[in-house]
Order: sequence, then C-alpha cells, then structure tokens
Amino acid sequence: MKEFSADFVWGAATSSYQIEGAWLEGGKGLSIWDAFCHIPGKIKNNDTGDFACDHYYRFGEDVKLMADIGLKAYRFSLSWPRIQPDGRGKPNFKGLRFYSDLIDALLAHHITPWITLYHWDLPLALQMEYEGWLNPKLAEFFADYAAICFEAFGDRVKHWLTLNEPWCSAVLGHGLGVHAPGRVSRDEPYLAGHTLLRAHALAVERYRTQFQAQQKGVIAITNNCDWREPLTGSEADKRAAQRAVEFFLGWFADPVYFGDYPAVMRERLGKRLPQFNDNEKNLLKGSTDFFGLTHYSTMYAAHAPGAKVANAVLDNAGLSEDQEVVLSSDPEWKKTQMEWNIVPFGFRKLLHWIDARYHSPDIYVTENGCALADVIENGQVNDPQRIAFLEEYLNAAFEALAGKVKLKGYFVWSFLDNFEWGEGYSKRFGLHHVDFRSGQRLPKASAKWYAEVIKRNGLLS
Ligand code: GBH
Repeated sequence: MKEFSADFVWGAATSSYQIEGAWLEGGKGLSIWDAFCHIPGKIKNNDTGDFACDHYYRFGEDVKLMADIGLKAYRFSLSWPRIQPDGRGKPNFKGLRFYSDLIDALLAHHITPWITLYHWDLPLALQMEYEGWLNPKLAEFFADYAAICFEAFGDRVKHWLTLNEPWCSAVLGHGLGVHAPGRVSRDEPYLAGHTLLRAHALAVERYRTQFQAQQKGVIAITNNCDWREPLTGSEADKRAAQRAVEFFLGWFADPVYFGDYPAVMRERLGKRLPQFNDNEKNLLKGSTDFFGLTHYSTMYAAHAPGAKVANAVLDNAGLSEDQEVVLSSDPEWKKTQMEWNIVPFGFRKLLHWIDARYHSPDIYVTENGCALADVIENGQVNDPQRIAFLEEYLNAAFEALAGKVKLKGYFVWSFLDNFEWGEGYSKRFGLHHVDFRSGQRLPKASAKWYAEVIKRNGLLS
C-alpha cells in the first residue's frame, strides 16, 4: 500500500468552453473559441463547443457524479464572456449566478472548488477591438475581471488559478495557429506570453491587496510542461534538453518565481523577447502561492545547430530554431490516442526539476490524464489502459514524494469526456463517458478505480 498524506488533494478538472455549451445562453458574450470553431476547417469534423457536454444545464447531475466517486476537489474554469460579455464593464448577473449555484452545489457535497479564471475563452470583443493578448492593455482588463470574480465568489472559493497554461495560448494560439485566435507567427508567442504574464501579476496583486487578508485563499498560475529527456549522454544533448525545458516551463515559471525570463531565452532571443520594467518584475516575483503544473508526456531532445523553423513541428515546445533543439520519440514508448508518449519517469524527473529550480515549492498537479478510444459495451466502458496510465503516473508521483518533492495534490484530466479543442469530440479524456447526442453520462471503470484510490488515500501497488 502506498499511502499519500492525509490532506492530499484528490481532484478532477474541466474547463468552461470544453463542457458548458449554452454558447448563446444567459447573456453570455462570444469568445475567440466560439468564433474559431465556426470557421470551417479549423476543428476536426468541424465540431464546436456550442452544446458540448451541456454542463450549463446539467451541472447538478455532474456534481452528484463527483460526490459518487468521493472527489475532494473539482477544478473548473469561468467563462470570461459569460461574466463580462465584452470583456470589460459591468458583470452579467446571470453568468455570476450560474457559477454561484455551481459553487454552492459543490460545497453542499463537500467538494472544494478550485477555480481557473482563464482557460482560453477570451471575450471575442477584446480580440477584435484590441488584438487580444498582443495588446498590453489586456492585462488590466484581466485584473478587473479577476476582481469581479474574487468579489463575487471569494467568500466560498479559497483556491484560485489565474491562467491555464499560458504556453498554449502563446504557442498554439499565436505561433502554430492551431488554437484560437489562430495566428501564425514567430514573434507573437513571446509578445502574447508577455501580456499573459503581466495579466497574471496584476490579478494576483488585486487579490493580495484587496481580498486575500479577508478571504484567506491562495492564488497561483498553472503551467504545462512535457519532459525533455536528453537523446544521448552527450553534454550537448543534456544542455539541449535543459534548454528545452527552460524555454517551455522556465518561460512562464521563472518570471513568477524570480521576476524575469530565463537567461538562455534572453541570450537566444535578444530584442524579440520583451522586457519587464522594474515595477513589473517586482509584481511578478513571488506572484504564485504554489506551483500549478499540468503534465502529459515526454520527448527526447537533441542539440540541433541551426535547426530550421520548418522542423518546428507541433510537438516541439516552441520554435526549434530559437532553441536549436529537435525532439523525437522512442519506438519502445507506448502512446495514447493523442499520440503522446506514456513515460511515467518523465513525470518524476520533471517534479524533481521543479523542486530543484524553484526551491521546493508546494506543487499541485492540476491536470494529468490520457485520451483513449473508449466505447460503451454492454452498458459499460472498460478502460484498463487509463487505469494503467493513472496508476503508473501516480506511482511516479509517489516516488517523487519519497524523494521529498512537496506534491500536495493531483487532478485527473478530465472529469468527463469533452470538447478536445482542435480534435473536437474525437478524443475522450474523461473518467466519465459522455454520449454527445443525448448528453448521457456514464462512469467508466477508471472512475470506479479512482474512487477506490481516493477512499484508501493511495495505491495498492
Ligand atoms: C491541456 O493542454 C489543456 O489544459 C486541456 O484543456 C486539454 O483538454 C488537455 O490538456 C488535453 O489536451 O509530445 O511531449 O510534446 C495540454 C497541453 C501541450 C500537452 C502539448 C501535450 C505535447 C506533448 N499539451 N503537449 S509532447
């Protein structure tokens, strides 16, 4: 028996656009994802989040399913345009009421709400009128929006995440163009990333100066990082792997711990990387109460002098040419339906890397999980590969704990099958199966397995 600490947070996660649907209901404004999905050809099968899991109308049922598996915490995001239809100005009462009711339902079932303020569904008006995250002004709009949320929900919500994976907003949204707003550029990722970091810092400042003393909650950013393992034992490859992680996670975590970007990014990008002024550095430094991490996979990294942008494939964390790193897979590694490698040791190594670089912060894994081609057979969904995946990754986490890494919680992605961005509904990540026609939910075998893990507070082996 591998037992976790008594207060270990066992959770599951979702996000607003991926589950809510009700895209035109309750006074909600449009988001960049509403617009992006309605452009033919952007999303697999031209799927959209218009209806998604219909969670807006079924949240009561969903909270009961959470209670059924004994979930301790539920991480979800707020749709900014549901709360501020144009991204600024007076809040939409119906939007606030929806989230308020959801929070009350969770608390009534003793499930702790963890709120992400921004999981990619930027109000479309801010994109059209201000060019979205490319405009420095967005940071202030975001802080105003955050303050509305602290004010409305902070009496009951004590765990806040500002941004979900700003790397994705920057690289997938502004570099590769596979996510909204669909921009393709070499420089925009660094510009958008800069505003996102400033937005995070301003929102945290608001919380700390106006709410935290009274509401007594915590606030953090959550960053995604996939591990980069040196392809060979050569010094050049070891340095390449280290560089790749600094360009990936260091890009967004160094500023919030140390007040500035990693030196290796400054050296390689020069003026293409914007500068923080002294005030911004001060606001950023120490602007996260814990380390939020989402983690999915691992690739090999090798030094590749003069790597060309043409090689900057989707799976590269950023732009190959800027890093002079190429990524590859081991043919031995098993893969998920996303084609992401299943490499539990990468998770363990990443946790140690974070522990060493950021001086042993409390770490919460806000997402980890896998997509599989789940089907209903005889009224059941048997997903032994998901159980194996979660078990192996939790084992890696347990090893890190034994190595004194301060891992405090773990959230499975996802509580239920949902709209998987560019992949539409073709990829299922849930502990619960969703029939997207009828909206019907069905706990998979993995949900029952997770309930046991939570109940015994650990793993059998
Ligand atoms: C998360 O992003 C999102 O927060 C969530 O909304 C989404 O549904 C979920 O994951 C599943 O996609 O081959 O090593 O380069 C995931 C961010 C970035 C994770 C790219 C996998 C590629 C792995 N992803 N990364 S690698």
